[in-house]
Amino acid sequence: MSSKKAFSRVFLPVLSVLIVLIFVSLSFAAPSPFMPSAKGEICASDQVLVKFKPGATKNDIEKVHLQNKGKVSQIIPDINVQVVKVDKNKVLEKVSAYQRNPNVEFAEPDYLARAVSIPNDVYFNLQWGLHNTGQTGGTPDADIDAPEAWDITKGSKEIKIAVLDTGIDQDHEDLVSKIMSNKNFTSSKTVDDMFGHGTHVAGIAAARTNNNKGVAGTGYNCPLMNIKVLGDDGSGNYSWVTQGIIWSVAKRAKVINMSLAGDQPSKTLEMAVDFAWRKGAVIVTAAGNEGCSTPTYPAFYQNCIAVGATDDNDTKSSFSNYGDWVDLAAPGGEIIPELGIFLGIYSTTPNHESFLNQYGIARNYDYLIGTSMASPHVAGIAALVMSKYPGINNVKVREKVEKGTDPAAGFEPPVGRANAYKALGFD
Ligand SMILES: [Ca+2]
Ligand SMILES: [Ca+2]
Ligand SMILES: [Ca+2]
Repeated sequence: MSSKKAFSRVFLPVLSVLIVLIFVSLSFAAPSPFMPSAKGEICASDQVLVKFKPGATKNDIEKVHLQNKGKVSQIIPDINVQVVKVDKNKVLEKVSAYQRNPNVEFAEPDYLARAVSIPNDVYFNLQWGLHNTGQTGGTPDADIDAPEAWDITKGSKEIKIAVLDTGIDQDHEDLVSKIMSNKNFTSSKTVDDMFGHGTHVAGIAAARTNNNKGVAGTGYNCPLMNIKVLGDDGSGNYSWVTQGIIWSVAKRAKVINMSLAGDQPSKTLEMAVDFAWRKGAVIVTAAGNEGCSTPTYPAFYQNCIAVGATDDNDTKSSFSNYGDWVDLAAPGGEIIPELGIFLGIYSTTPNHESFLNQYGIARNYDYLIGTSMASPHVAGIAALVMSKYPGINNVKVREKVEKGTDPAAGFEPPVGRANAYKALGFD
């Protein structure tokens, strides 16, 4: 027994190089611009687009419109497509009717194009957990629907996400402007991330987004608080974690992410969690990577949202813990060495030398796998919900986050996979 009651390391620092190789050979399919609107409509309800054949006379055209009770509201110049008002909710019927007329070249619904917030971050195409187009060979849309959520809110600067971890890189190009405060409760002499885990978690929660650099963060504009509670070897005392929770609350963090887990229960830790909850914080925790149902702490506590991990097919990651204490799941990747499966979550890593480099994890950006990566997706979603509904209480936020899910396979009992768009109240 070590003198420290240490948290176990909850990352899987394995074969990142292989994972990178798997990814670079895959192409990225651009998303379709035609998506359902927030209300689920895909086209205007009383309007169709009609183009007549070059030989059609004015008389022919008037006759077709008369037959279909269509009123031309506009003719689009240069391409001569007519915008035609029709009876409400008869669009498909009218499209077919126009199409049957020999003078019509084509008729189609007036589809709705939505500004889906695909950010310009250069590695966004690697972030299948946010927007899965099948780029990893998985199931398209096995993701948290981040772009759809960002159409509704890009996050408020008032909603701070506290990252209780190994520190956050102090000068990373994709994080530095997001770090609102730094606090070190460990025995390390620096608040910087010398290990490499906290920087990765922070990027998933809220890397600077749409800045033409690096990755996108789930919480988009939401700021980060760097609260170092795990030391430079990736483990930390419960007392450090507890102080980190209490300090987060004092500094008005709205969301507390803890991608860490210990195997021992603790009254101190539970009291801190309960205190943070009473003060209105949403507390998001990794369920742990043992692939079993044995509780981990603080995830097991009532007032923590315990997050398991899924892969790019919305199936439980083999390593993910499960059980009636696990509340939902989020993308965390998969690793099955004997099958050659290494599916990671791409995010920020320290731009300086860190502990994880010895496991092949690169500087600046790389893949990591684990429920540690799942948890900050949910923390980012909770921050988006709080941004969209100012003043909402944590009970409601938790309800939206936990109910706004899609089905995931392989959890017993079943849990859903987080969906940012649904959590915001749209489905
Ligand atoms: Ca999606
Ligand atoms: Ca970025
Ligand atoms: Ca640095």
